Amino acid sequence: MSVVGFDIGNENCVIAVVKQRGVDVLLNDESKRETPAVVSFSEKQRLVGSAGAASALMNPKSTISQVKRLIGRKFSEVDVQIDLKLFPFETCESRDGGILVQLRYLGETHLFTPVQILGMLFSNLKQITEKNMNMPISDCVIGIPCYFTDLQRRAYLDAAAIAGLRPLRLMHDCTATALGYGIYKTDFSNAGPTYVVFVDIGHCDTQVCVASFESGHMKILSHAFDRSLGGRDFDEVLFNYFAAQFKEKYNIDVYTNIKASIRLRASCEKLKKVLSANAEAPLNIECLMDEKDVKSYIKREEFEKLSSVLLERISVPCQKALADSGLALEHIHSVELVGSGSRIPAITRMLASFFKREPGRTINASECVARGCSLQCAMLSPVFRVREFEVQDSFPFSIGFSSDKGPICTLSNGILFPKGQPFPSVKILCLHRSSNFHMEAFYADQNELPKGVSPQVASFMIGPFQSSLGKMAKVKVRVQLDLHGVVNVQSASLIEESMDDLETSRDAYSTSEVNAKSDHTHAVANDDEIDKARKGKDIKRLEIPVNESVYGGMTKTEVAEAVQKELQLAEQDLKMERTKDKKNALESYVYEMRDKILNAYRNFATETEREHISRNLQETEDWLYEDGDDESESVYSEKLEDLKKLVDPIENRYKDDEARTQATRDLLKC
Ligand code: ATP
Ligand code: K
Ligand code: MG
Repeated sequence: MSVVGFDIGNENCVIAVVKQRGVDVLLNDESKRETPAVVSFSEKQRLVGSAGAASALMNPKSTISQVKRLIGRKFSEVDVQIDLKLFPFETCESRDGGILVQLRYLGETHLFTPVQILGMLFSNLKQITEKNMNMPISDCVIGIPCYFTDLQRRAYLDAAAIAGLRPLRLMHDCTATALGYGIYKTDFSNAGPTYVVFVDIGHCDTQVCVASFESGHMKILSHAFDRSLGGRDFDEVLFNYFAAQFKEKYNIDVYTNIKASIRLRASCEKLKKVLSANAEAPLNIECLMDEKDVKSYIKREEFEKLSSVLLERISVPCQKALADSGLALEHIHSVELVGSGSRIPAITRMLASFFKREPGRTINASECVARGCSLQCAMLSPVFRVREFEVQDSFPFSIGFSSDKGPICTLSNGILFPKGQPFPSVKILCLHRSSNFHMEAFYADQNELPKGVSPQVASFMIGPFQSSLGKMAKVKVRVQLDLHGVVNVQSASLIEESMDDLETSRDAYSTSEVNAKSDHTHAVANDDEIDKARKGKDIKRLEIPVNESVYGGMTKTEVAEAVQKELQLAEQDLKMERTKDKKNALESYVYEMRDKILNAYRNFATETEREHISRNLQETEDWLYEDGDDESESVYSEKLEDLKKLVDPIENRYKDDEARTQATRDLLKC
């Protein structure tokens, strides 16, 4: 069995696998360590990953990138609308307010949800992994941004299910990075914890976390983020700069032309990378628009001036993470900078001045998340042994619970899981109710959330149940913030004890908390046993049904349908691959036989036969380049069979002769 870690980025995906010797990053079909997070549909074919990226310019309106940005979001959110304006593909609003991507495929207009598109990326990564490992895989750990909402986390689980993957954990990106950093490090001081800040700047976002390391143990103290600040924003600065310049210099408006925008954006991204290593960089694009070639350049200094607002903004999440960790700058042992977006030299300078020390670059900036995830997968997998290392993550949002009777207060401010809560975590609520009731989970502090996120998380119907003893029954509800950071009600049960017990417990809430010590969540104490021991009485316990409903997201039926749809699409992909193979086979046969008929087979065919075959080979070749360029699998196979019927008799004569000669040789040898 393989233990796999996936990092799905807005730009790049990385796959890491733990092997006996250590962690390996897998190569895709193009022998690359990073796979573009792109799905592209041409009229006939779906192309994912590297192939998808290659077809982006040819099919701009049906090529989807940065789909991670759209997962679990509402079409009407202001931030979403800003993103959608940047994307060349068409979208519309779904009936439940979500996003639908609209594209042409196989002569029809198709609608896909972002979750389905993400499922396609997962399928592709799964395929790459299976090809590399030579075995089927399903268990994995997947990196997610720490700012993902409950809905987004559930959406990731759905997308994984669509691809036939079973995530053992969704893991915060920075936590994965910290795990990879700490697990094999042996030089932590014995004098107390070592505090490290991790800053991850990706294509679209920035995440910061503060971690505390002691030997064999890692604890995340805080997470902070800017959901909309990454390499992409620096590309946009360059894009706007050159777009304005070209308007003046060449009188072209690239904003009005999809292909020109795509090409200029891609060139700006390249230019940005050149500027990371050089003091200035040229920009040349042939025939950008209106048949005009454009030529320009920019100095790094100028680029930094244009990006000064973005650079400033990077310090905001750094400040927050530090404040929430409760540490002062002088307690920080080191700052580690990861994510390829951070390769801009001005970012390093800005962070150095903020943290008053040079950020470290010891970690592999593009692979660390996938590597950490694969290590976590190994730790969670029953069949794999890794070094004992405890990982304690912290949850970035406060979560409250209310019921029909009002807030369920366990802390003074009505919060059940406060911001910074170590998780996975289980809380047991003892409620007194006479009949079925509702519970609501909600984000308790809007200020902690990314802009535009609704405070609603999920609602749970507990019951029906009937108490046999009195009017009020004691109901014990186990609420969980699970390994993925998803809130759910694990179970509810009716606790029946003697009458006098009920008298003493008025309508109040008592909670006990069980934190899973390591990542093996299931090691929670049996609370019934505790109750029994405490009271020395017999307690009857009856399971009560729990019905969960989430605001948005997919139903089980929808996920099942999406699984079927993905299987159909994969089947169609295979068919296209087979067609290509058949076409290639026909083409090679034509070339091979043309050569043989003139050389090896020459003496085994009459002149008429030779001429007839040559003519047929030539006709097939011409056909392949014209009418037969885009034909079905069976047509190519039939053509090949037809040619073989002509050539086979000659080939057989040749083979018979070969065999005879060999037999004579063997006879002579004896
Ligand atoms: P996210 O984390 O937002 O989901 P991601 O993980 O795909 O996205 P990364 O692969 O970490 O993102 O980073 C991609 C970004 O890094 C892109 O914006 C890319 O242009 C930028 N980048 C890559 N190399 C360099 C470089 N040498 N100099 C500057 N920027 C670079
Ligand atoms: K990545
Ligand atoms: Mg990333």
